[in-house]
Amino acid sequence: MSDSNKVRATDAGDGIRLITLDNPPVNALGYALCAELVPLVEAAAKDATVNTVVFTGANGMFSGGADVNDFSTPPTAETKTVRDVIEAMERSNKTFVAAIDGNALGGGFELALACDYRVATSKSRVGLPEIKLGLLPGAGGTQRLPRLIGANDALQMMLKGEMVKAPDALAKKILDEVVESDAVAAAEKYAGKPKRRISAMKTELGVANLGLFATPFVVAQAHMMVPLEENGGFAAHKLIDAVQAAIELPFARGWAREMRLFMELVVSPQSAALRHVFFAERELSKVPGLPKTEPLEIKKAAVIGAGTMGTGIAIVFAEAGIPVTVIETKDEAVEKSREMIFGMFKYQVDKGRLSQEDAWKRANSISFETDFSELGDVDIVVEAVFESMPVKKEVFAKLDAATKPEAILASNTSTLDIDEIAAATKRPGKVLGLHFFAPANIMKLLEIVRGKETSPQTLTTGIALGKKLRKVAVVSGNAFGFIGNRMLFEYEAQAVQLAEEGVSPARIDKVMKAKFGFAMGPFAVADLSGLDVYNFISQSQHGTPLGRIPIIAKLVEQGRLGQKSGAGFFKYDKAVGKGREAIPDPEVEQLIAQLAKEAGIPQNPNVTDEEIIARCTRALADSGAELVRTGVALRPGDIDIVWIYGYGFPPHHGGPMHYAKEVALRQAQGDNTPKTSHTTETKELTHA
Ligand code: T1G
Repeated sequence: MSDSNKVRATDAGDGIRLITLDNPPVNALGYALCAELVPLVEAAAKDATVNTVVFTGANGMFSGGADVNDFSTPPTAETKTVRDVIEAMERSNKTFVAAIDGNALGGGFELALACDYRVATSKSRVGLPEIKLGLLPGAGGTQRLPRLIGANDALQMMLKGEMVKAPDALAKKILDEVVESDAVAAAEKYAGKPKRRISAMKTELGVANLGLFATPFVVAQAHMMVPLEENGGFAAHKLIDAVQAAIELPFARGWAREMRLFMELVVSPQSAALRHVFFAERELSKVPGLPKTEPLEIKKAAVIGAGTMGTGIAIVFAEAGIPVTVIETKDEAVEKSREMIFGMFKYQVDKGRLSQEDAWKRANSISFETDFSELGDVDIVVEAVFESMPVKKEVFAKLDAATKPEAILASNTSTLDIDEIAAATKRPGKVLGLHFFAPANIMKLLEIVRGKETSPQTLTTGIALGKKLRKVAVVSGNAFGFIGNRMLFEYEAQAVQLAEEGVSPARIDKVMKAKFGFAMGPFAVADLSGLDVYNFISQSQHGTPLGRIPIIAKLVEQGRLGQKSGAGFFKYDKAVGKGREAIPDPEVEQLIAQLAKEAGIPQNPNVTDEEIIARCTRALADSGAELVRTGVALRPGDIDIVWIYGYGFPPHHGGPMHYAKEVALRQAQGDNTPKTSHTTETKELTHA
């Protein structure tokens, strides 16, 4: 039968036509593949010797969905997409069966939903993750899944964009059968079975029947549950509209309505931003010029220091199945660390995320010792002691003597010079920074800091370890503050400048959080990190931007260290939000005003919200651009990932560098209305 480089059709006997998707790495259903697939489906439909078509995928995957790269080029009338494949299936009276072995996601899962039967191996997963790309399933998923499992469950699954394991999908009646192996053989047993089109079914609401008010109530509830359109909820609201069509309209009209809603989303800035994030994250491990080398195998690890960070890092290793020894001399620190470990694993068991046995195994893979002599067989050590160069150099000299020559020695320092630390050892090629973000066992971001002597194998091992630890690992050059904190200082400095011009910290935080979408405002972040930390850094590193913030030194002098001391830029009251809620403090505002007056800073309290956003985001973009220019960051996309995963930058804006580019583009197109929202005119769809 037909053979091409992306899909092939073979005859399996007994009237079965087997169509195999073979487009590595994820059998993406790109325009080119769909152009080959449509004629294959039509040929099978016309072939009187065929009664059943079985779809399957090569490369250990059914399909990762449509090719996300395609969305930057709008389809033409000739373009063939997954929708065209599915329409060809709908026109045929043959029986279609999906044989899933691996992931069936997005358009791949929608292809399976257009089949009459679905069989999968137990390791497979299905899902419609389009929402994570600022899209909605655009090949019938919003119309078929509600008909298959009810509107409510379908909407939840699509809003979360979650992957559902095969056994759970079977329980939800998404799959007809789960087998241990050979999905194709199992699928072939459905040959000749009667057609069972989901498009011919009716959508049940799937909630307690509220009678006449059911649909409007369910839909209204859903719209209230998701973020505002301008705060990253654009796709979610359109998805709800699509599911409403699945409830209220005949399939053909719902199918057309879905397409219109998809087309609104695919051209939206929010989707462009999220698709940028998708690819930027997959670029991280590609280090230009890094010679290909095998990473060192990490079978055993050690952490120096059982403080909050050290304990969190030990938990990360344990969760990745790597036994870890924690070196700590203070008994009370060991006790506190053990409590934190026990508490964390118990929480996972209580949440049903871990079995009691697994939790026990992992907690016990963390051991405590007081002496470096116990480190003779570890493959990597992560130092997490006090942020002081003399202390770190002493630790690294001891590690150099106590560990095997091939062991990698990493520092968790957040700002200190990796080259200076490496110079304290005879193995600078084995030294790098592994900067975890607090809390280390929760935050996904990891900065891998390469010193000038860090060897290719050491860096390659760091990148591989980041993946194994399930971190989003970004390679950084060895410069003050690396990537994230370097930019944070500029961002904070800009926020304080606005405060010195008479804009209250509370308003600045509100604009950057509620209007722009940050997880926290700049002043709340400073209070959380600790103003003493900022002050220590600004005093110890000459010429850092923090030197420009006298208010921080003043607040520290007054003992206002931030959340941990009950007062910083804001006040904190244990009775309010468990002492974590920022309460505006007129005393601080007066102090800022007084310092600004003494410095002769012109007041500009009526600056617009848009100007606040522009100045704060520009401070980030300018400092990010400098990091790329000087080679500290490899790519602007890397910086975007750092800020989304490490500092709560809103993903629907794509990160500081993507956002700045988008703003510049808009301004170049003469659109100077500073927009924080991305809603296009939501044209009322008069007809589907
Ligand atoms: N399109 C294009 N490239 C893709 C891709 C996709 N859908 N999925 C993966 N890649 C590339 C990825 O960039 C990387 O490239 C390589 O494959 C390996 O990816 C019409 C509109 C499938 C679970 O959102 O979740 O269908 O770096 O490192 O860890 O309604 O990839 O090697 O050059 O992630 O094994 C919906 C996205 C699309 C799924 C595999 N589908 N992909 O994970 O490999 S829109 C998705 C994933 C759509 C329809 C709608 C994961 C994976 P490179 P990887 P992995």
